[in-house]
Amino acid sequence: MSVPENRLRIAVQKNGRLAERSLDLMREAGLRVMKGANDLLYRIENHPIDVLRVRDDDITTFVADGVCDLGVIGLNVLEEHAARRNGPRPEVVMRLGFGRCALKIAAPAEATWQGPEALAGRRIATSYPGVLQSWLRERNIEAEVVELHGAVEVAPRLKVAHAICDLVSTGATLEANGLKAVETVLESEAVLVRAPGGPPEAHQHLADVLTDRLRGVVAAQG
Ligand code: PRT
Ligand code: ZN
Repeated sequence: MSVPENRLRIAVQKNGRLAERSLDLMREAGLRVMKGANDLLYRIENHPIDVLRVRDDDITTFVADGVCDLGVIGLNVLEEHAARRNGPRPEVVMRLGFGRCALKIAAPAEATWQGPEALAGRRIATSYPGVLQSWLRERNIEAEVVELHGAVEVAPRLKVAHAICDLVSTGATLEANGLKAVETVLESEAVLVRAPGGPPEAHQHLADVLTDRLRGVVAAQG
């Protein structure tokens, strides 16, 4: 697939929790989103803008490398990417007010929580090893981080780990698994990011106009 060089590119999540809200935001900013011939690329009819629809984990890479000028991503994904990869990172332009959640440490509900120091020498399961390791390092806690890519909340029951570090929104998943949140590692929501140092000259004006409109939409939503 070739992407014309003269069009501004925005990366959004293709499927998942942020996908629909990301497109709605574009529409509310006055962009006419047209489904393309393929699922990967949508075109904006009334502006020279393409919307690339990809896995959320890949959005940071596309924006960091300047393949896309802008992106919509959970702050949690951005921070994990930054913790794992050296080099330029996408810049946060603004918080978008949806996709709110928090990365939390959770432990078995029946145990009394003695504070973060109690994690020393313990195993913690997470899909966010980079963010968790920095949080532990800042507190001089040496714990074993076990990386899992799904069903993190069952790790304590399976004796894979003593505690977990996972995203929480309502708390229902923790409760259903006999866990309770004990520490907050990162508060997160969807953010608009841009390529390091901003978009290239040719895209600057359009990126600024769009950013101003998005700021208006987000402010109006309070
Ligand atoms: O396919 P792709 O890789 O693009 O998507 P994904 O499966 O990696 O991500 P997706 O769609 O699940 O989530 C996208 C983003 O939504 C996340 O990166 C967060 O920024 C944001 N978000 C907001 C959440 C939640 N709320 C959330 N509750 N992401 C995940 N969860 C999960 C959490 O991991 C846990 O399993 O929901 C469960 C907990 O929810 P509660 O309500 O029971 O607390
Ligand atoms: Zn993902």
